[in-house]
Amino acid sequence: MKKIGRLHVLTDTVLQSRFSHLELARMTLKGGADTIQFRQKAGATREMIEIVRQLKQLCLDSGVTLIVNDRVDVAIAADADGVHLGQDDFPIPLARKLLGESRIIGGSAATLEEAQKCLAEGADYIGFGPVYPTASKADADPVTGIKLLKQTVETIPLPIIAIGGISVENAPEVMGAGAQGIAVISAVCCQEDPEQATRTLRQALQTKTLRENHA
Ligand code: TZP
Ligand code: MG
Repeated sequence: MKKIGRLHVLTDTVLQSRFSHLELARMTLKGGADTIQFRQKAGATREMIEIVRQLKQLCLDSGVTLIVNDRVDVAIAADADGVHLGQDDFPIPLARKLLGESRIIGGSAATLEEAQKCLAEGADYIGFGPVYPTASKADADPVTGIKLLKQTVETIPLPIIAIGGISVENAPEVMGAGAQGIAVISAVCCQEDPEQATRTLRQALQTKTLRENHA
C-alpha cells in the first residue's frame, strides 16, 4: 500500500478557476504535498478518468500518493492509489471488495462514533473534521474543535488526517493534538501562489516535528 501522507492537498476547481487539477497538482507537488486528492463533485465521468490518469502519472513521477474523492469507479479506471469516502458515499466494505487490500481507503468522520464506524468497516485512515470553520464545503458538519480531534487520535488506532479550516497558523495546534497530518483546500488552492502556500504549510508541519525531536 502507498503511504498515507502528512500533507494532503485536495484539488478544487470550483472555489477557484485559475488553475486546473493538473496545474494544482504540479505546483503543490513542487511545494511538498505528499498526497494529492482529486476532488470534483460534478462533470463528465470520462473527463474525470482522463484527468485522474494524468494525475497518476505526475504522482508516480514524484512518488506521491493519489486518492480520488467519492468515485470508486474513477479510481479503479485510472489506477489511483485509493479513494476517500464520506459517510453517505460508497460504503467502505463494498469499496474494499472492489479495490482490494493494497489500495488505500480513507473515511470521513466528524464525531468519535463515525470514526469508530470507519475503523470497524476497514478504513485505512480517517479524515476528521471540520476541525475549524470552513467555507469550502456547503454541507459541512458542525466544527469538531481541537479537543475532539485529540480524543479521536487517542481512541482510534488509525492515522488521523485533520481537515476543515486548516491554515499555516493553526496547523501546529492540529499536529500537537496528534494528527498524522492535514488535508486542505483553500489554504493551498485559493492562495495567490499554491506552490509557495504548500511549502509554507509543509514547514509548519515540520516545525512541530523538529520541536518534538528536541523535546
Ligand atoms: N471535508 C470536511 S471540511 C472540508 C471537507 C472536504 C473542506 C476543507 O476545505 P478547507 O478550505 O481546507 O477548509
Ligand atoms: Mg464524499
